[in-house]
Amino acid sequence: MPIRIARKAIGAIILGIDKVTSPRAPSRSSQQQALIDQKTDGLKIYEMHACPFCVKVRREIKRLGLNIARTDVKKHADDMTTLISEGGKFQVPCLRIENQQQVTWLYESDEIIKYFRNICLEAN
Ligand SMILES: N[C@@H](CCC(=O)N[C@@H](CS)C(=O)NCC(=O)O)C(=O)O
Repeated sequence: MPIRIARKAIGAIILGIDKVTSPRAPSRSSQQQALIDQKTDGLKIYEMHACPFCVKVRREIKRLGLNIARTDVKKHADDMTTLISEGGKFQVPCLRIENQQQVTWLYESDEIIKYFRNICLEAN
């Protein structure tokens, strides 16, 4: 299947570029990091390793120095099922946000990145 092979090749190239240009985490006080960790505690990214939109989100997570739980839905069929049944569709990346027992699912890499940036702004 040529499309499958092309996708795999593009994925490998993106992962390679990501590896050599990986962003650096910011340096912050342990107190500030603890505050941010508290704010990101109920978050989990549903992703696939070689998905370019997931790479974009992972890079931002690293650039912002966030500790976010992640699951690769290709490797974890149960998480794939949860994503589809609770989130509403199969699309990655998707951010599961659990806040005081309320769960919401945020699709779209740009929206997820905005959400992360706001957390950091609020913690400053
Ligand atoms: N606009 C979305 C695009 C996300 C997207 O297309 N993800 C692909 C994987 S790279 C996907 O989940 N496709 C669903 C499918 O293959 O059915 C974003 O920026 O997050």
